[in-house]
Amino acid sequence: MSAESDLQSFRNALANAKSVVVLAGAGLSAGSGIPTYRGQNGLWKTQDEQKVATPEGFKENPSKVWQWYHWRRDMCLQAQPNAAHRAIAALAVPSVRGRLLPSLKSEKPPLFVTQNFDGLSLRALEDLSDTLSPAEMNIARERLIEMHGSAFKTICLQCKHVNFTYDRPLSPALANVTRENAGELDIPVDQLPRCGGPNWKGSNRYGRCGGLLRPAVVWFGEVPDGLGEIARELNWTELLIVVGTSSLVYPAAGFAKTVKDRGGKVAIFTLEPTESDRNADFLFVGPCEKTLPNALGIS
Ligand code: BV8
Ligand code: ZN
Repeated sequence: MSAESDLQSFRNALANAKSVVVLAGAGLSAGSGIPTYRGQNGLWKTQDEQKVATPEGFKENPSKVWQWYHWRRDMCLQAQPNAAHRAIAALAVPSVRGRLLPSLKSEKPPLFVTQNFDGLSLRALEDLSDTLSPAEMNIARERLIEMHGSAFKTICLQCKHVNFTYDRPLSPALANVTRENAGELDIPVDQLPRCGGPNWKGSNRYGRCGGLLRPAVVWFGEVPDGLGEIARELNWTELLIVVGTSSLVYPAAGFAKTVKDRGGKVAIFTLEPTESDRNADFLFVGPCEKTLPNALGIS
């Protein structure tokens, strides 16, 4: 396999694929200004993931964990989807699929699994609301799996209510948390996000029970979302397109091997190829916000 794949062989593979799955990691959103985890200014360089990205860490210090997520959630809110998000979202448009993926067996868009919880892939889809019918939008949303959760969802520890909101701040005390002061502010647990919001008046109704909320993000040691659906699709997909991931976090890191072992093909879009990338069938090195739209022929 050459260091760089030629476009035509990749486009032929797209044209012949009866089923395609897209898998993304933090590199997909790097072009939108969202820091990755393991790059030179990666998040895990300055933060101990065991302290802020595990259930144990949250139990030990929910205030620190909430501060860690709230500034990242703010950053995601201020960010915009980039050309790579838009290129993947465009696969939800039937005419684009007809042109690029004429051999697809399914009427639906390719399953798109993102490890990112920044919500940018969902927003890129929602930006197509004047192109997709409501039914097409619903199907497209179903075909997007945020396997490590979403910064815009919370779960109540007491009544388990899952809430989706772009509102900010999630509690008044978190309003001034920044990347610089996150974890340093003395915010007591009773001023962290609560079920029923900051104006909770003491009811104990589902979704308004006053319980402590947690970010609906999949932490280390927790089971990612959508694994059943993902396993079913990987069982027969012919082409897995992997965008912007260091392939170090499982089970996502094992998806390419699952597809290869079954005779499927793997295309990788990354900035710095690792050893595991070398055995990809197609390899595109560079910023995916440029390489992916170009390879798909979607401007
Ligand atoms: C689970 C939310 C059980 C939190 C995240 C030992 C061996 C194997 C596995 C394990 C082990 N010990 C423990 C485990 C399991 C563990 C794991 O894999 N640990 C690793 C570190 C060894 N996994 C888990 O705990 C998972 N759960 O295993 O449960 C189970 C499983 C199945 C069935 C039953 C039970 C849960 C993992 C989820 C953890 N949560 N995030 C938070 O972020 O705050 S993980 C976090 O890492 C993000 O979700 C992120 O997406 C993910 C992977 O990182 P990447 O996305 O790849 O980001 P990274 O910075 O590493 O790389 C960026 C890449 O992009 C680079 O390659 C770079 O070159 C490239 N790039 C940069 N810019 C660009 C670009 N590419 C293109 N264009 C650009 N512009
Ligand atoms: Zn509740």
